[in-house]
Order: sequence, then C-alpha cells, then structure tokens
Amino acid sequence: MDQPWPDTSGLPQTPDIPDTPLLDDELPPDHHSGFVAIVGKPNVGKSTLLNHWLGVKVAAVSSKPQTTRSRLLGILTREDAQVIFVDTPGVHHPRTALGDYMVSVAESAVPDADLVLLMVDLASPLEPNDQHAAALVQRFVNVPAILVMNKIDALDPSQQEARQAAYRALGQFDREVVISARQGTGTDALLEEVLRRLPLGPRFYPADQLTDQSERFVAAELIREKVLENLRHEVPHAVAVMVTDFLERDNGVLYLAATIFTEQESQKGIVIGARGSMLKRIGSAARVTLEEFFGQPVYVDLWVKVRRNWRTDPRSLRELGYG
Ligand SMILES: Nc1nc2c(ncn2[C@@H]2O[C@H](COP(=O)(O)OP(=O)(O)OP(=O)(O)O)[C@@H](O)[C@H]2O)c(=O)[nH]1
Ligand SMILES: [Mg+2]
Repeated sequence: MDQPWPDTSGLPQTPDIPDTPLLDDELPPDHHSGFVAIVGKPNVGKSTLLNHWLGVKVAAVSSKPQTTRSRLLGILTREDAQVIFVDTPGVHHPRTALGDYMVSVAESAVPDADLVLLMVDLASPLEPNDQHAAALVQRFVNVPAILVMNKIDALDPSQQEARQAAYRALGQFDREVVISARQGTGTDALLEEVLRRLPLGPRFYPADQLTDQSERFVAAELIREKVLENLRHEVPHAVAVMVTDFLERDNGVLYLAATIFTEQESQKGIVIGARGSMLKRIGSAARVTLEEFFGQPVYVDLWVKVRRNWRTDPRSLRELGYG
C-alpha cells in the first residue's frame, strides 16, 4: 500500500508577487526595478543563467530536460536596481498533468513581466519547442523581449552564422545577445541590457533576499538535482522530493529529512540501489551542495516512498507543490 503523505501543513506556500513595493528612503531617485522572465524550451540554460547572476545555486540545474518544474524568483539587488528574475519550466508539448502545469507556469510568467529573455541553445539546431516558446513570448507584444543565444562555448564556430540566422527568424526582438551562462561570457553585457530596459521603481524585496521560495523548497530542489544527475531514462522525471524536517541542531548542524517519491515500486528500487548505494550517493552529493547553500554543516536523511502515478493525479500534484 502507498505510504500516507507527510504532514505539509507547516510548509510555506509560494507567495504571490507583491503588489506593494517596500519603501526605502535611501534609494537613489533613478533606482530601477522589475520582473524579468527567462523563457525557452527545456535544457537551454535558463536556471544556469539565474544561478550565475545570483552567484549562488538556488535553482536546480541538470543535463536532463524538464529540470525546472515551478516558478522561482531570483532576486538581484544592487545600489541602483533590483532585478527580479523569473525562472520558468522549459516550454514543451506536455504528456502528463505535471507537464501541463509546467507549461502553464511558463506561460503565466510572460504577461506579468517587464521584460522577457527568450533563451535558445546555439549548440543545437532549432526545434519545434523553440517555436512553441517563441510563439508564447510573441503573443504578448507589449512585453519587450531579448533573444538570448546561450552555449556559445559549445558551438562549432563554422556553424555560428547559420545557427544565429535560424534563431533570429523566431520573431521580432528588441535585441539579441550571444552568451555562455556556464562560463559567464557576455552575461555582464546582457545584464546591462536588462537594466537599461527596467522601469524606474523601488525595491520589491529586502536587499538580502535571494528568492521568494523557502529554504525547504530550495533544499528539495537541490536534492532532486542530485537524483537527476545520478539516474537515467525515465526515472528522474518520475521523482518528486519533499523536505519533511528542517531543524537547526544545538551543535550547529542543520538536520534535513526528505522523502523522494517515485511512481512505481521498481523506480523506488533504482533510487535506493544495491544495498542502498544509490541513495547514499544521492545523499552525499546533496550534502555538499546544501552545505554550500546554507554555509553550515548539513545532515541529510533521505527516505524513498511510492506514490503511484503522482504526475497524473491532481491531488498528488497539489500536495507536492505542483498546482
Ligand atoms: N556548454 C554549455 N552548457 C550549458 C550552458 N548553460 C547551461 N548549460 C548546461 O545545459 C544543461 C541545462 O541547463 P539548465 O540551466 O538546467 O537548463 P534549463 O533551461 O533551466 O532547463 P529546464 O529547467 O529543463 O527547462 C546543464 O547541463 C547545464 O550545465 C552554457 O553556457 N554552455
Ligand atoms: Mg531550469
């Protein structure tokens, strides 16, 4: 029989974007602020760019498509501006209720944004999902858009011109830029382009806040990242992670318990591995990344449970934060 759900009543929900900006008398009169949605097909490097700009990994990144499943704000605060980046799931043709949710998250980020970055992968040819993402962006003509061509480091230079021409034909853009989010090439210049397009405005979030999501959410995402990194084929996509305990111990160690949900018993076996070897590997990798994020020793306690077909069950999706 499936395990009961952990008690999630104490978990913070994703807050809505605030309507009322914070007042800050110290800000210069020409302070700019705004929301910048990063949109594109899966695996183009949206979350990598967000992490790069924040200087901290808050968003899960992996070589598997459809890593990001929820909206995540990355807040960059400077003296002269506050940029609120909106990381979104990759736009694709969904096959599950989870996929429907993911694409709807990406779609809903565009109309509320002050600027959209449509990201494409220069290292691979244009695909229908690029057109799907571009159509979504172009639907909102009043939101300015920059075409961000990523992964220049992985492109054969002889192909650059043809690739850029193909991606440029995706639509009308305010500007196009070529970057490597992984290596940080062109990202400062892109940030300046972004800042130039933001309206005058105050800070919406406190200067020391990095994201709208809770520490529990970020921890669950970073654990899921390790599942994605270590497992293959369909298994990583059938996994959801929920942090069930998060406590600061007297000895300065952060104790974190999390449940990894799979859809089938066989997937549970794969996540655990022979004599627990895979779960141990996921836990060790997660600990390293979590210690970097929290800046303190972390103890990770992982559990694996089956929740049948959670990706197609509306109640399960809601309980796991996808809906
Ligand atoms: N070579 C190269 N790889 C990159 C670059 N940026 C990102 N990547 C890699 O591309 C893969 C996908 O990166 P993500 O940041 O997870 O991509 P995403 O667009 O957020 O993907 P989804 O969340 O699935 O939509 C990872 O393996 C990254 O390391 C880059 O500039 N150059
Ligand atoms: Mg992502």
